[in-house]
Amino acid sequence: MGKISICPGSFDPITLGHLDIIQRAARVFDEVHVVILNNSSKKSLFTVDERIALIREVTKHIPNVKVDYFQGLTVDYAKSVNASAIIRGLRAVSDFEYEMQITSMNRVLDESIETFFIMTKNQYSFLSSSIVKEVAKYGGNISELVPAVVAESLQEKFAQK
Ligand code: COD
Repeated sequence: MGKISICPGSFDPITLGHLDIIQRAARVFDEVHVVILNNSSKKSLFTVDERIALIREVTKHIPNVKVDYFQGLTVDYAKSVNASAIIRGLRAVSDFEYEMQITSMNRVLDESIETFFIMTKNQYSFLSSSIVKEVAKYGGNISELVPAVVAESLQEKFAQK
């Protein structure tokens, strides 16, 4: 059986920073499951279905990427698809403490699943879904930050509000 990894996150919405991590993981693993999970400390702008549709659209050129939603623990999702690895992106030192906490918790929950970090590309080191939403909300240019289809969806979202 091939090596399977998961890229868990909120993806609200997917950015070029996320996409870069997914693409790089897909070069190393036979199969990559991008999975939307609930982050209880975040309130989402896009519905789960909208987020899934956007991720599918922007990853459709990567044949070994699958997109999913799971209500529960990251490690339980990983087990359900026989994944041996969790992939997370790292942007800055400020990410480290949070990532360390999640990684340690996940290791307590299931020792057999290893977490790997992929360092962001310099041009995406400041990029987050939150920053993109903030800029889009006030009509700023986000074309360098998200795929075109995501930029359109953000514009529609904020036009409705
Ligand atoms: N460059 C590189 N990587 C990036 C960039 C960027 N510009 N932007 C984001 N990333 C990375 C993040 O570091 C992360 O690895 C991934 O992309 C997803 O990011 P987000 O912000 O969409 O997702 P998070 O951090 O909100 O996801 C948190 C989870 C939903 C995974 C977490 O809350 C979780 O595991 N929830 C399920 C419940 C659970 O299992 N809890 C126990 C463990 S805490």
